[in-house]
Amino acid sequence: MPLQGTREPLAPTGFGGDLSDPQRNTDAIKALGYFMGADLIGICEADPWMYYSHDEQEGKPIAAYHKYAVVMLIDQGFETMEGASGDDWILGAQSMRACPRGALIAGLMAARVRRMGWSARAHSNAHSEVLHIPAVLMAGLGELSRIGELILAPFIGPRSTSVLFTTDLSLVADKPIDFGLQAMCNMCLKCLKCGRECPCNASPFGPKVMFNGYEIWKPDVEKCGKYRLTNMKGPSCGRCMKACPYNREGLVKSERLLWLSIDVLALRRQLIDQDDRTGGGARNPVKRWWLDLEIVCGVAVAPIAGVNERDLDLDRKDKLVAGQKLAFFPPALQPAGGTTLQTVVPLERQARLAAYAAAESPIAARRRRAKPAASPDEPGSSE
Ligand code: B12
Ligand code: SF4
Ligand code: SF4
Repeated sequence: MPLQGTREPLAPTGFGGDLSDPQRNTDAIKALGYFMGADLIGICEADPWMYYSHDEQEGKPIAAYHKYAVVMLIDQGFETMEGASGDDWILGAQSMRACPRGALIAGLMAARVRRMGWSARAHSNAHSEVLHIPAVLMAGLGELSRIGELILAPFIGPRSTSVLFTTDLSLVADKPIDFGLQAMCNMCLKCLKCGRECPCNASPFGPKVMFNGYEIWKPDVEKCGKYRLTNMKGPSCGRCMKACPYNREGLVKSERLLWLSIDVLALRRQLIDQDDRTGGGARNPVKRWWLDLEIVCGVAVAPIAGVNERDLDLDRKDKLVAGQKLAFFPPALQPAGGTTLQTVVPLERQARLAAYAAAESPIAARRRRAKPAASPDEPGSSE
């Protein structure tokens, strides 16, 4: 069966009217997305490097097929966030409520665009041929955070699930934004709360590093993945999201500080301090409305291993900053393209620890790129 994204556009149904004006198309698409319940929408060019190189089911190469990505963030909401520790049982419902909502919105919007005669394909959590992080970033929905592989949005913080659809319909791309987040997560302001509260020490305390040609606070995804998969006191983990000061419900004071922290650089430190002082990121028992239950042999029982009952660990940072060992997985150490979900790949942690330790700093990378390339005849040139 041909892929939705690669088949010929259907004949226009006549619903679309004139679709030659990219700005008008963009306004209409965004209006439709907001009407359907997306919380933030941006558009970027779906550059070929954003597509996965191979499909995970059959290992077949993927050739980039659409020019634009309509990128949406779905707020996971405070209803599950406030009373939770971030790695207790409600977490499953937290993201698994947002993922299908996003998939429905992107799926219906892509179907609508196809009915108007243009090729379009939704990329949700169930299946995606596009990497979401660079698309969310380039669509201007947020900044890369210290959490690492998470784009934090100014209005809904880290509390989001992303979804997108790619299309050939002519659109106008947005631009990446800077609302001061990187300064907040940066070493000089030392927020570090996501790292401090991570149960397995996977979120980086150190500076950004170069990874596959871009700069990022790279988390140890092996530690994070193992913790999430083997957590017996919850279905997974999202505690870094829960801990972040940008994830606070409408207390007038927090909201004001949040806005001020965007406008006034000097106030960012205050946002961090006030968040710890007021117990930001701890569980709010008043907001805990669910029962923690596990199904054992078809019967719902109190969870056998228990529940992660965590609050803030204010001293933990000092214990962890010095000795944090992280591994990372640059493409050279990732499985070769063509492997599938069924392929078993040994992890070789030592090589990955060494790769992180040897990572180039963004400053060194910038200096290296600024240097004029040595001519081939010059002594010391390598080629
Ligand atoms: C697999 C996966 C994970 C795995 C492993 C990731 C890995 N690197 O191997 C693990 C378990 C670690 C994980 C954890 C989490 N994840 Co995750 N994850 C994914 C998933 C499904 C696929 C990513 C992937 O293929 N990675 C494998 C390769 C490509 O990794 P990589 O080369 O190291 O590249 C990573 C980054 O460097 C970045 N990236 C790639 N290219 C480029 C280029 C540029 C320029 C930049 C800046 C970044 C960038 O994207 C990759 C993300 O893993 C995506 C959805 C998607 N389709 O993108 C969600 C996704 C990235 N995860 C997400 C989230 C929220 C989380 C968690 C908070 C858990 C949670 N409760 O949901 C944690 C955060 C951990 C952390 N500290 O960052 C969200 C982020 C949403 C957002 N607003 O940004 C996504 C988009 C899911 C979604 N639809 O909402 N995740
Ligand atoms: S999802 Fe949990 S384990 Fe992974 S980095 Fe965040 S806090 Fe740590
Ligand atoms: S917890 Fe602090 S350091 Fe981590 S992402 Fe949020 S603001 Fe940045």
